[in-house]
Amino acid sequence: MSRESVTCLILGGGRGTRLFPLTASRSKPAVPIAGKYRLIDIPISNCIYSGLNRMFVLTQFNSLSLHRHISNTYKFDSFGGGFVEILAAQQTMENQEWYQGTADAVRQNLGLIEHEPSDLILILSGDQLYRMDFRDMIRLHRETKSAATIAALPVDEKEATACGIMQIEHDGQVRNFVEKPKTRDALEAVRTDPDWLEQRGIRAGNRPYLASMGIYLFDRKVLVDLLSRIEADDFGKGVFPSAISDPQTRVQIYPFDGYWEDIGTIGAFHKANIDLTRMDAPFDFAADNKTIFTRPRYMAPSKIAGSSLSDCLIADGAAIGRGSVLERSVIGLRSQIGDNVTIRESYIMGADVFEGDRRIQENRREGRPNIGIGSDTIIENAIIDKNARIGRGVKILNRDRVQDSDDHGLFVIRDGVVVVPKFSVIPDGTEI
Ligand code: ADQ
Ligand code: ADP
Repeated sequence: MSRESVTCLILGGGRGTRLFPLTASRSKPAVPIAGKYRLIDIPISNCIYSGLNRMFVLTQFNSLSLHRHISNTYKFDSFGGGFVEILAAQQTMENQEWYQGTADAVRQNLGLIEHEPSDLILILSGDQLYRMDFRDMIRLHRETKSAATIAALPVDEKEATACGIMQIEHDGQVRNFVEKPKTRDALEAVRTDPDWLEQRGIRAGNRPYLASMGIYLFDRKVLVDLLSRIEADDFGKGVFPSAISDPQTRVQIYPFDGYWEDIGTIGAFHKANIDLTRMDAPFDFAADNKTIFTRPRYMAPSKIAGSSLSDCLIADGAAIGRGSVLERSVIGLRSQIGDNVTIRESYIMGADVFEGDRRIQENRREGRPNIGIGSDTIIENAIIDKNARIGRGVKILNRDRVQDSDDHGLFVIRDGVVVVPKFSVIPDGTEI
């Protein structure tokens, strides 16, 4: 398969931005994950390991951190023709509107897609944690002479209500596509015979529904034609249901049964990060020597004075004081953590800069906490975004078990997780 034969479009998030406030000042693909990566590193690494190197990232706005990350990380040699380019909604000449949905995001770039040298277009989500060799999917797509192929994962009833569910013919051709079926009847109508899955080596168990993973492979010409004809703004809600009603358009599934998580909400994002701290984590950033790529940095090793750490990921450039207890937590780049701090089930994203002695003296004079986590602080079930200044003796515990709340100024609560936005200052002794 020649490299030019596939162009990848990575969908970098809509306006509804479920990861707010992590996306308040950066676009979704730039959200830091696992202490040292960005969300965008996952799909880009999957593409590179699949031998694909023509990539566009479709995003609402081209934030400084996304641009910096991509331009400093993904450099291809000048002979291979590879690139990662950002296509921001507000920057297109024809249309000043934001992308209205997944299909609209692609449609707004149709002029560019029409002139791509590739015969196939691979559309990926920017907020999923998984590994996939897309070459297998491409092979199946070609073998079955399909117009479009959708990666499909067996899921249980609860997950099924949050996904596009497909019903298939015996040969894997999609007969019916229902976006997020909510009622019992709707679910019943799209069940897949477990034998079909078992015959393909997939243990269906209590997962009788085939969910679209939001990973689509299209013949380029079919995609251009569909998006010109069908007005829908989303693939799941409009384009697929309409496409499959045309017998000329063969839509196929590509069955997949590995680890795959949609991490597009604060709750799922927090859980995925905490799950990564386990030795037997279901996703390994270095599995099979296929390490997930990210920006190379020249940073000193982390220093730990004398603390107890269990099930933690510690990124470079961190410093942790004495007597602290860190459990099931991710400690990001350049995190500065004081003495007698307790951190449980939390993601501390770290900092963009080290504050030098002069800054630290200035902080003291002005009564401002340093960037990082002050001594004697307790943090549980939280996400502390970059460059936050958490004072001494702070308690972030969400004792009242609030699920969702916005009216606090210093922080928000989403899915029961306290999120302290980038650059926030939480004064000494604050209790949350
Ligand atoms: P959702 O995840 O609900 O369902 P959606 O919100 O449309 O779908 O997002 C899909 C991907 O596209 C995400 O990565 C999102 O960030 C990105 N995206 C959304 N709107 C965008 C926009 N306007 N511009 C750029 N990017 C945008 C979808 C499918 C389901 C399927 C699940 C699997 O609709 O059928 O089961 O994905 O997660
Ligand atoms: P990361 O190191 O987590 O990838 P960034 O890409 O945001 O973070 O920043 C990397 C580097 O860019 C930092 O080491 C810092 O030197 C510099 N930097 C970060 N934020 C700013 C800023 N607002 N202005 C100037 N330089 C910055």
